[in-house]
Amino acid sequence: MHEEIFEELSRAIVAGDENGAKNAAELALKSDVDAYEAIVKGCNEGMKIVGDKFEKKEYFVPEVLASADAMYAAVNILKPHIKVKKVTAPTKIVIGTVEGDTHDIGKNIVKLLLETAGHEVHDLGNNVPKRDFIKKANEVKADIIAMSALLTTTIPVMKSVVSGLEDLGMRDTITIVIGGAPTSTGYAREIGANGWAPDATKAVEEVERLLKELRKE
Ligand code: B1M
Repeated sequence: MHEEIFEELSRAIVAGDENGAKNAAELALKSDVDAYEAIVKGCNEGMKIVGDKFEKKEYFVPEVLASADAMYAAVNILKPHIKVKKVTAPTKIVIGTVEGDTHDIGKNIVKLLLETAGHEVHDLGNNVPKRDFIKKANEVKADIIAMSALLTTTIPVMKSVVSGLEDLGMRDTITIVIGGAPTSTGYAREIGANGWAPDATKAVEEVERLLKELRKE
């Protein structure tokens, strides 16, 4: 039954069917489906299929944007029902999509799941310049900077944030996690970031792993 609801959620998102996505989200709640699981297995999976269809030229920009609207409609219904993990001292994370890049659908899912894991997330949005990441990290005394990029042309901004922190003598106090399709664990190593994740659930796991390392647990 739960699998069918995830599939219906994904189907409605792929079809850009906002009402269908809302109905599936409501059905998920009525059927006691875990809201977090519905976002990961329904919404995220649906958007992945949309991305693949765009690659295959089966979908164009209007279809992709209709799917994104359907996804956000479902997420808005599910979000208030997510069980947020209670933590005594939340990790402070500054997140954003790097300068020159306006892709923020994946970043928004990563942000949502990090919040669900109990972290305090400061979202700078998209098209975020190096100086804004550093300024915000300073202001909130961030533990982690999390950067997203979907364009091969914008990933160098990630490197510039790492260098910027080094120049200011802040590099050792801030952990850097990156993600987004053109990035990889190799790229993270190359630019001196601490961690990398291929998707939103793995991003939460990567943050937990790095925090354990920091606390030397
Ligand atoms: Co654009 N776009 N786009 N686009 N777009 C891609 C990325 C592209 C691969 C499509 C293609 O041409 N084949 C290509 C990039 C090629 C490249 O550089 N390698 C591309 C391009 C070229 C462009 C434009 C230049 C114009 C164009 O289409 N020719 C232009 C650039 C605008 C700009 O940013 N300056 C552009 C514009 C747009 C839209 C505005 C139409 C729209 C964005 C809307 C928005 O985000 N608000 C859009 C979209 C939607 C896509 C595709 C189709 C889908 C991206 C998406 O939302 N996926 C994409 C093709 C594709 O991905 N197959 C494409 C769903 C989302 C859930 O997945 O974003 O991958 P994703 O996020 C995942 C993981 O990557 C990961 O977790 C997320 C959730 O699981 N992740 C992280 C992401 N950030 C993370 C951070 C982490 C950890 C994990 O830690 C911090």
